[in-house]
Order: sequence, then C-alpha cells, then structure tokens
Amino acid sequence: MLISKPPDIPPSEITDEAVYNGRRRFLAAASAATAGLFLNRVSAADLPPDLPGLPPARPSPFSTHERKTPYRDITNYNNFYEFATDKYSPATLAASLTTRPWTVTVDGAVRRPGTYGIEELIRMNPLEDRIYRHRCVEGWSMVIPWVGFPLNRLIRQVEPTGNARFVKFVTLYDPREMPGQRSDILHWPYVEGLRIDEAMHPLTILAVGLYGRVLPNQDGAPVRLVVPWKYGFKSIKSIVRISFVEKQPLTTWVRAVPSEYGFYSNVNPRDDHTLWSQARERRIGDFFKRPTLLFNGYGEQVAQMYRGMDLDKYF
Ligand SMILES: Nc1nc2c(c(=O)[nH]1)N[C@H]1C(S)=C(S)[C@@H](COP(=O)(O)O)O[C@H]1N2
Ligand SMILES: [Mo]
Repeated sequence: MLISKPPDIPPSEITDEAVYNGRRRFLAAASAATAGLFLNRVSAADLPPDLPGLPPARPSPFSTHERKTPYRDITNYNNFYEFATDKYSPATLAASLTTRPWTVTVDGAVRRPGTYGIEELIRMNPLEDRIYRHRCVEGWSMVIPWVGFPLNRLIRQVEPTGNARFVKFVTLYDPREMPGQRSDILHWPYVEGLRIDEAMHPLTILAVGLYGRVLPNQDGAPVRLVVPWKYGFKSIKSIVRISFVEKQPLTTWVRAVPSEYGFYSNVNPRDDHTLWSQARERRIGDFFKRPTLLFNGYGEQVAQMYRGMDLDKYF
C-alpha cells in the first residue's frame, strides 16, 4: 500500500516483492536440490507449527481447489501496518500482541447489541474450512485455507434494524501493543466497512484460524474479516468492534488516499485509477504472472449485488 502518489512512489513495495520472490525461489531451489523434492511439494516447513488447534471445521463448498500457498509464505509476507510497513517484520513484531482474552463488541443499529469473548464466538459458530483466493491491490495473490464462519451468522444473532445499511469494522487501538500506531502513517484505529448485503453474503467470513490452527498474530489474530472478491485491504485484522450504521463509513485507506482506494474495492482487472495496473497478478510462489479475474473469480456468486452500478465510478 502506498500513502503518496508519484513522484515519490518509490516502488519499494514492488522491489520488496521482487526481492522476496527471488529469495523464495532461491530457497526453494536450494532445498529441492538437497532434499530431492519437487518445488511444489509440501514440506514440513510449509505446515503450521504447534499453535493451539481449533474445534473441527467442516469443508466448505465455496473453497477453491487451487494449490494452497505454503503456511510459511502466508505467515511471513503480511501487510499489517499496526506493526510495520514492510511485509517481513509483522511475523516477528506481532508475536507480542495479546490475543487472549479478547472481546468483540457488536453495536449500533441492532436490537441485541453485545460483547462477545473470542472463545464464545468460536463456540457459538460452527467452523468451516474456507480455501479462498486472496488478492492484494499491490499485485500479489495467495490461496489461503482459512478457518472461520459466515459473518451473517453473527449478524442474525444481533438482529439489525432497518437503519443498518452498512457495517463498520474497527481494529484494536493500543499503541503499546501495536508499535506502528505510534506513528501517524495511517489514521488509527484501522477502519473498514461493507454494505449490509455484502456483509450478509455467504462468502463473507470472520476468520479465526489458518491451516486448521488458531490465526497467527501477523494474519490478524484472534479474529479478522475475509471478503475474497475484494482487494486484501478490505479484510481487516484483529477486530474489536463491529457497528451497524446508516451511513457509509469512512474507511482507513479511502481516508488516506481517496483517489486510489475506493469503498467498494472489488477486484477488477480493468481498474485504471490505481497506481498499479490490476490486469495481472503474481501468485506467491509462481514465476509467471497470471491474469486477474473480475471479482477475483467470485463473480458468479457476487456480481448480482452490483447490477446496475457503474463499477468505474464505485471503485
Ligand atoms: N488492521 C489491519 N488490517 C489489515 C491490514 C492492516 O495493515 N491493518 N492490511 C490489509 C492488507 S493491505 C492486506 S493485503 C491483508 C493482508 O492479510 P494477510 O497478511 O493475512 O495476508 O490484510 C488487510 N487487513
Ligand atoms: Mo493489500
């Protein structure tokens, strides 16, 4: 993510990515050479370490069957500005975040507002394995096996009123725990939002795990949003508040750079307002880029929500 527009776009992110991919390929080649493995085979280091498990999750028909991105990539290449603006240090810096106990407050235009402990949220909602494509606006993508539950389950429990047109999500604000919040690189706390029908959509989940284990901190522990047809920045991490509101919330990246980031931010290969062309993407671990798909390939499920809307205007 970039805060400023040209001319000071130092493509540091892009360079980062190139360096990262180069390093990764080198490591993969080296380990394949020594162990005689095929590049794409899952090795022990690709699987989660001994984090606490979660209740059993059932597979979801919404999962993609594409090859999953290895665990070590999903957990070592993160955007989490509360910890750092580079993608490598959240893996270590986020380790100290206290994620238990943790509560999520649900309030606003609902009949049954409440505050839920994280364990309670997990207990109340049957978990599912959801293997989703994840597309960052910076041009990289992954395939991530989340564990979570549909957000619409929680929404039904709190009974939104007719005034609930949008849902606003807020990340923890605690500069002692989140060192990035001591700088004003973004306006804190991180805020995201969805239209109520997007929030109710069966593809929209709250994720509490990854690869069958609890979420590592750098991926948004203990609970984060996942909206697979939108750019990654919509999928807000480490949520403490979910509010039902009448007006479209002012979200963090729209507030920072309104010309670049829109409220909707549906993945769209034709996007031309962004700094980067969105036409293609690099799947982490792949050498060649691949074409980006409208709605990140989830158009069949979500396109009807945007019928009649000018997607260039509402980007
Ligand atoms: N609170 C918070 N949520 C966030 C971010 C962030 O910096 N802070 N980064 C976003 C961006 S740009 C992306 S691409 C995804 C990255 O999720 P991942 O690290 O689990 O892949 O998280 C999103 N959610
Ligand atoms: Mo992103």
